[in-house]
Amino acid sequence: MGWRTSGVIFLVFLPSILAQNIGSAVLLIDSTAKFAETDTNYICATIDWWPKEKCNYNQCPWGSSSLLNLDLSHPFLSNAIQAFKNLRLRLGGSLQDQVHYDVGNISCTPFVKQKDGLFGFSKGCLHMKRWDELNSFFKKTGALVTFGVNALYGRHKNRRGVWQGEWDSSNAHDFIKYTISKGYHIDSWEFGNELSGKGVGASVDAEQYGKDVANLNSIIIEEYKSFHPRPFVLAPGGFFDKDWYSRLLLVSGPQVVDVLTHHIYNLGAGVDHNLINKILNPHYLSKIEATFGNLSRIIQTDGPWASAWVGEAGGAFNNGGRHVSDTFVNSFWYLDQLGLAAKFDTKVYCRQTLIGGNYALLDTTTYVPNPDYYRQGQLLFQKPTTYALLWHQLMGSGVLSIDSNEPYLRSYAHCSKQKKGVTLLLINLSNETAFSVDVESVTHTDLPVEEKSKKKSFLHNLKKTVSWVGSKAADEDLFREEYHLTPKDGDIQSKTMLLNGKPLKLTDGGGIPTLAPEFVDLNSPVFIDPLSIKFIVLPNFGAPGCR
Ligand SMILES: *[C@@H]1O[C@H](CO)[C@@H](O)[C@H](O)[C@H]1NC(C)=O
Ligand SMILES: *[C@@H]1O[C@H](CO)[C@@H](O)[C@H](O)[C@H]1NC(C)=O
Ligand SMILES: *[C@@H]1O[C@H](CO)[C@@H](O)[C@H](O)[C@H]1NC(C)=O
Ligand SMILES: CC(=O)N[C@H]1CO[C@H](CO)[C@@H](O)[C@@H]1O
Repeated sequence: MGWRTSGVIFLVFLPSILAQNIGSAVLLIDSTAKFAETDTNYICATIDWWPKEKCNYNQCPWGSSSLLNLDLSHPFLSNAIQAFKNLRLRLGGSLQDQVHYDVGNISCTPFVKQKDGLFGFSKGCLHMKRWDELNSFFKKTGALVTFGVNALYGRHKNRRGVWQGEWDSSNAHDFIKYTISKGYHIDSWEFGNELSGKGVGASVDAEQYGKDVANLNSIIIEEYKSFHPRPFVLAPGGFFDKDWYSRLLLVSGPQVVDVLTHHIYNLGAGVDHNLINKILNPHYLSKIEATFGNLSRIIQTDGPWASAWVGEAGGAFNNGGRHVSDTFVNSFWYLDQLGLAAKFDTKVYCRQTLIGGNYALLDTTTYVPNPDYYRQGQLLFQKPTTYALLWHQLMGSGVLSIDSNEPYLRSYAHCSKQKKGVTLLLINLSNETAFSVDVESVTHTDLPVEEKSKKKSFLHNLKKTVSWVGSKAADEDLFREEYHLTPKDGDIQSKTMLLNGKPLKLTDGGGIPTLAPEFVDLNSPVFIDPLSIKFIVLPNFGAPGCR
């Protein structure tokens, strides 16, 4: 049975969108080969160092969410991490380059506000007692930890904010030795935070940085010599700058930097009144592709041994936007970022933050999940033993190329995770048009070579496409799974999100709720309402590239 036949059922199944415009969109998925691939644990969130005195725009949204004072015994916190089987956590942020580790003979005093300090703070201290507590928490919750090392230690600042001199590795080295001696598992060590290019608060020349990261790499090789595999070395955890990043790879040399990490705050300042307009503008959202594209080109030419991670992305900088970054509307940005980054072969995407600031996945005061949390996290009810993520569970690591004729309908396709077929993520940015979506599978050979790059002409090739609906479907494959996400009362700035029409909230025991799909007749047309998001699992979508 093909699409045309099912078009007959169109009017019968028309949902509650009659009052709106209905556009028709065509999605062409090239299922011949994977276009890119993510790590199995693609989803990552950050925990920062900011003390509660970190304020911007007369708001102080950090509370006790720092690595140094976060309440690790809060049940919502462990539940939220455990619900992602192996959530990646990246520990770092602006103050990381001022943290001393209280091991060995060094001065170690807590962060205090200091006018002439970097980012307005003095140097700070991580006591090993706290490090012990953090590690027992990570072990209990199954987190995969990336730790951001202080890369300014031993340097001095010149008048123009450039930090000079060699990195003094002694304190980090002692800290790594301590960590290994305690048996703490660190997935990866990252060198520095936002010191690349012109830097944010401070910068370091790429030449010097390259030598220093090579030094860190030697320490990792030496200390982890009996470990297989040993932790990855990540750098520089800053904003992408073509020449600086390229220089870093060339100076540090082959197999030193395993992962190039970069940060994304493409929405501008948290106080910007235009945040929502930017988030809902597909042309604005796409601008960041230039960064992803340039980064992958640099890896190809200057460091083919390395891969790319987004090490920190909060959308809007300086704590995120209040009533934006913590509400439904932010997910148009967030899910689009997850989709886009994956297409550019990004292996891991770290969201700023798990907790802390306006952009937190969990409310900083109550630890209750904000809407963005659920978009990626879920407990799959069919498999009670598998705690998983919506993205992590549904979207496999294989990324397929997908083309849409409708700019306001953003679409991403991945091989389904742990089952056959393909899973789509559809994001409707239009505030007035619902889309009826025709999903077609094409193969490389369907399109003449010269037409592959010409999007405009792709509709003409529709006749050559193959239908995705299998003719001999097994009974259990007669349905597709749909997860439709909408805001409560149609208010895109609501903190409550509906899944298939029902509000998502913690269970009475503080557990993450079951996120159940709606099973929809495979032959009924795909719809998506304005300003809403859908994950769709298509069991029968023939995708040779996914095998
Ligand atoms: C510790 O450091 C101080 C000052 O840096 C030094 O005077 C002292 O001798 C050191 N102690 C040890 C045991 O190394
Ligand atoms: C990407 O590279 C092009 C070509 O070198 C350059 O013009 C552009 O500014 C770069 N963009 C970014 C965001 O790096
Ligand atoms: C949709 O957005 C446009 C531009 O922001 C606005 O003019 C229009 O009134 C909105 N339509 C609806 C139905 O909200
Ligand atoms: C085709 C379509 O629906 N276009 C609309 C998408 O949404 C934006 C604003 O949300 C409108 O300006 C477009 O006209």
